[in-house]
Amino acid sequence: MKHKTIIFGLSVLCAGNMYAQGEFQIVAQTLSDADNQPLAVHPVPSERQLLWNETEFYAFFHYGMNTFTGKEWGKGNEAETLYAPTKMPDPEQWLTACKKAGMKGGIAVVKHHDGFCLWPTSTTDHNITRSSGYGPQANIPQLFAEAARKLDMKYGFYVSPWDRNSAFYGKDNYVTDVFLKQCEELALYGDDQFEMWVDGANGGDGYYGGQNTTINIDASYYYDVPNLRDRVHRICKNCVMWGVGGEARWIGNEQGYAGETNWATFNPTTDSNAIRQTGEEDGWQWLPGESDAKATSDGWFWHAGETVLTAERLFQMYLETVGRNSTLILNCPPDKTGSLPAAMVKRLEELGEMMAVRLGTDLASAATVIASEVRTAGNARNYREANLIDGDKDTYWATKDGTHSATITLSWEQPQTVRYLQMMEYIRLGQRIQDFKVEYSEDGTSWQELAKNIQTTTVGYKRIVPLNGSTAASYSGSGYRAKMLRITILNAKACPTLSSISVF
Ligand code: FUL
Repeated sequence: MKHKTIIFGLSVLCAGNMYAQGEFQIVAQTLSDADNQPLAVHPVPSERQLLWNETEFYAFFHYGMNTFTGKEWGKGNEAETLYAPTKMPDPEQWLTACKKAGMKGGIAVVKHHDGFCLWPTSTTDHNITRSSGYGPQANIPQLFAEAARKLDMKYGFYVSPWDRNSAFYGKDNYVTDVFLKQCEELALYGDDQFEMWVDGANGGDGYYGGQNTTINIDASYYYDVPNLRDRVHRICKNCVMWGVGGEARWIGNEQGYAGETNWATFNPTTDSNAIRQTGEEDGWQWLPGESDAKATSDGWFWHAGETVLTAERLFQMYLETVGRNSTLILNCPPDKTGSLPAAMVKRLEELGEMMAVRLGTDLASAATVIASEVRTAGNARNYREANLIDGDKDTYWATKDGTHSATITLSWEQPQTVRYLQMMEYIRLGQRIQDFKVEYSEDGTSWQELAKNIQTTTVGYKRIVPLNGSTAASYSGSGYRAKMLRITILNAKACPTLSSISVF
């Protein structure tokens, strides 16, 4: 008798519409080889979105014409020769410094709104070949991609759709003959890119090739986004098209925080920065948040007088973004020499040391972990508590269907000093947890709830709870002496899953 295959995965039905995000994960069960996996709660991430999420914390490098003119938004009429690096630009130095801070990749701005391209593009003369100093020798996307591969960092590019230099901007041929071609040229610098930043900014009067006018477009159709995505994905399969590209959302602010409650699900037509911070529990699209923030005091570009924020402040941003189911793209701008200033390098090193001290030693791996319930194993998969601390992102703990609340208790032979709890959902099956609480016990008998002042609601890809309830002073005080730590999942959209628990 032939065994019947049951395919679960309603989202395949939506795969043909304009918001299709690539292949959806389908949980397939066969009667002969049942893994007993929980059914997915849709929407679920595409493979490229899953990979993108794993990059977690990465750098933004705003560098270009504005570095030399002192502006933040150039008009596009700047002479190419003004771009004049005083030394050979050194992306390897940028990425090395960021790697020390715990970052896993970086996005280089290679064309900002002024339209000046940091590579020898065929689409416009307004590019480095006509620049001065070390400019003409430094093909930034090429150097950046090479450095990233050498350092085993993920990489991608910011390419501004808004182009105040182009006389074609606002017309159809700007999109077909300039913008889409530029994105394709950049894609060809490496098929291993993880993200392309397609900024939505558009406004202000400008040069626009001499017209000196204001040109407003409707980004929802002008940039031919489905075509843009396809053309980049044909070359770079795993490149998430950010922002206008429709595969990851702006978190709604540039201060380095996401909502304590933060869903990766969203309704793409929602136009509210407050809701961008929290996502939407009933959102129909998987559109995870990315938080862009500056590591410096003033501009996105490095200007005279720029100072670097403290490591403590940057760590707080990390907790409030990566620790709240968002990624963090932290801007570390090179100066006119084409390298990161010494103050920036030093601060990134301090941040890396701080991360290692605070989040470097996982106490959960030495704990005994017991859950109130464990889902029945299938042939090739089990859902045991051990999966929570095995360091394998592809294994997970789950309960039976119909269960929406559960406890997981970690215990140690001797009380441990604990300050942070980190959890990760197995998001391949969708984001499910809606409400949880954390308690600790010093003697193994009496319990006290922690972090009561913060919303312990969503988990998602990653959630880090500062147990004293403060992201600003998460490491102050003596921590908590815990013989036991108990997580109670109070509610979930469907049976909860967790792929990892860490305690620091
Ligand atoms: C914005 C731009 O207008 C800023 O100049 C900067 O590049 C920021 C990251 O995105 O939309």
